[in-house]
Amino acid sequence: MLESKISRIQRDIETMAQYTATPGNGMTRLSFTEEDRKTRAYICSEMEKAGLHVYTDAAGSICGRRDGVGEGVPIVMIGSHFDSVKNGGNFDGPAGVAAALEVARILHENNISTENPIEFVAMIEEEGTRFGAGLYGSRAMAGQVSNNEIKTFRDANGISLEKALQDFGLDPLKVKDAVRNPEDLKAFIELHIEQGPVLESETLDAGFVSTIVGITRFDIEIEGRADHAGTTPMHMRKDALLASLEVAKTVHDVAYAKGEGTVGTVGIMQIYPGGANIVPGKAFFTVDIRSVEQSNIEDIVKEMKKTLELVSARMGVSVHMERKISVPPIHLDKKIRGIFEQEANHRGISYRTMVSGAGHDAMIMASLTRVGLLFVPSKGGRSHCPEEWTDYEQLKKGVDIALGTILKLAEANI
Ligand code: HGY
Ligand code: MN
Ligand code: MN
Repeated sequence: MLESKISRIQRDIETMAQYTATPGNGMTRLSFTEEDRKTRAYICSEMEKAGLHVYTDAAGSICGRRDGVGEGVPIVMIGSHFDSVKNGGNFDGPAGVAAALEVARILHENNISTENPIEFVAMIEEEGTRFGAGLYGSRAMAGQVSNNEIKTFRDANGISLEKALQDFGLDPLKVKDAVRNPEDLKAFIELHIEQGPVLESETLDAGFVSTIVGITRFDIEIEGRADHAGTTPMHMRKDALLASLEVAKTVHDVAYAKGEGTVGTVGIMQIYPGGANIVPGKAFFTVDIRSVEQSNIEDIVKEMKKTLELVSARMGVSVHMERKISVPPIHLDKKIRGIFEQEANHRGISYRTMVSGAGHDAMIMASLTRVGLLFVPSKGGRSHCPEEWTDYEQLKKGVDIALGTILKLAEANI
């Protein structure tokens, strides 16, 4: 029975872990930066060594193609992302990229031929850390990246996605060429770290995802009035921070009351001009709402908008909100999950079915083809922090399941 080599998986993770903008303080690898470029070079060279035809798609994701023997048959795809959050960990995304690289190596060195061609992909801007939306590489494949996003979404330095693409040597006008035809795809599978405590707490090796939560994300700006903190009476203030905190409290309270794994988070809060003796004149913050029930998300958005209207009227502040992304809950392919289970049983790997509270490129690829998402355990359930860790023995088990699943999916009669 074919299986992955732990030393190569570890080398992949440790090599990619070097390319961070915050060495010693976790992984910060933003899209279309020097850290991206160095990681890209490593991934491409490993893909070439595995005998793949390597290309960068029009949106900037890396694709390595391995031809099959069948004529005009659809592609089986495996991959994940290689960008990161700020000060994150070394496994969120790269675990799935390493899985793809290792599967490619094994097929190559064992000279395995498959009916279907296989594409090994490393997607970019999944986190949205630089441009705010996220799931960009997969959304480009699904034709869900608009010209407006390319032109108007900007990073913290005001650089537009359009400019960043140009500076990186990509043509923003060509991003639409990254679109895939659903007929050309047979399946997409992604290995990812769980980023939560379930598998570790139940001492299980793997999780096979049934549903990925829906995600709706906003950027909100509240404009009040900067004033002297000492001489401006409380009833005369247009305190942008105070207004923002009321909105954040609504998001928290309504999400909390919903239960069912529903969550609401204000992850970024910036106030301007930002002085101990200045009433905040302006506040910028993000709102991230998730649930397995779309109606829960919609209820939270409705209550949030009500609070925004109330504070605007009561405090005389102005509000600007921009929805960055909205993806409904996605139920993944039962047949692929069944193949995961067969492979796990065959290899004596313990597993369970579970929901994903994190978003993944898999949720977008589900609009194009059948999708499977498999998790490996996260130590202490931690992720999006430097402490993020998965034991290599556990990661190897996930890669072995992915290997067996790819071989099955790339057979003619599946
Ligand atoms: O935000 C998420 O759930 C993922 O890490 N992009
Ligand atoms: Mn992440
Ligand atoms: Mn991820």
